[in-house]
Amino acid sequence: MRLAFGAGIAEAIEQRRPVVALESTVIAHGLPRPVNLETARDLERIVREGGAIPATIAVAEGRAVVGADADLLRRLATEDGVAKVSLRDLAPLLATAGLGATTVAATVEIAARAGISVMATGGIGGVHRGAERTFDVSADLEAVARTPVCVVCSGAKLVLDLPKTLEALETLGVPVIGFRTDDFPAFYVRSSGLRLAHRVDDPLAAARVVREQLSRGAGLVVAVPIPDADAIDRDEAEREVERAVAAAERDGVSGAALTPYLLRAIGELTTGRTLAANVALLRNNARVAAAIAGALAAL
Ligand code: PSU
Ligand code: MN
Repeated sequence: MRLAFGAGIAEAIEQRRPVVALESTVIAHGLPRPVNLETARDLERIVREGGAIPATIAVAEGRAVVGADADLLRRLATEDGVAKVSLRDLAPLLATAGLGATTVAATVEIAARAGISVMATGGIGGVHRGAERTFDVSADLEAVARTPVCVVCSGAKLVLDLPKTLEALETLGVPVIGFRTDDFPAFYVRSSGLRLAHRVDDPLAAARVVREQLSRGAGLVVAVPIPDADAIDRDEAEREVERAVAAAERDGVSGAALTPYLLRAIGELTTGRTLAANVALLRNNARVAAAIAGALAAL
């Protein structure tokens, strides 16, 4: 796999300065235009303000891009037909020189190869509702288990089966560390009601766990609840998700298209409030990731 580094990124990694990888599927497929491009730029700015160097990951012209430049960021956010690149898609996309936005799974793979230890996103993929029938389990879970990168996120998207997702993470040996919380966050909702085995209360404590786990050649999840002011009530969110899941089944949507479909459906059902929440948690996670990367570099 050939890597293409953005300006200054390779040097920063070499000098062991704090770098935070950002995924790009959320830009191309997770958020509507024009909020997607604004948010992509915002997240990079927030990481910089947090004292770290942002590197948005993508696939373009047969290379794994580590640190998309302004033009590539714009293309990912505005072009039609940008591929959603999970692990199964990496080699085909690289071989055909297509333009692709990376999921958490593909992002951690590329970040690890580049020598980046921390990434930020909104929520990881997981076990879908009805997975006992469809077998739809995100490649994110196994990728995090076997790739030495810390994923900072607000748990898993509420559209998933969260108890099954936590069970799968446990089976795979992935530590899920609550950041100032005892509960597994549920994306727009501060708590899923599911208890976590581990918690930390500051970036330094998180960095100590990250260092131990990465030295095993494996990854972990640092789970950060959405800020209180932007959170959505659990019962209300659950009702919307159930309606969106039913709509997806009616429309026959499955596979890689399911997550983007559900997120869009919920956004429509809640008239943009979930969009504001999604952006708020992404920004907060970028801030926490920068702090953890900083603490890690200082250890
Ligand atoms: N969270 C969002 N929007 C998204 C995703 C997460 O708010 O678009 C993306 C992430 O890139 C995650 C992917 O890795 O969805 C999981 O997709 P799948 O279930 O097909 O593996
Ligand atoms: Mn899937």
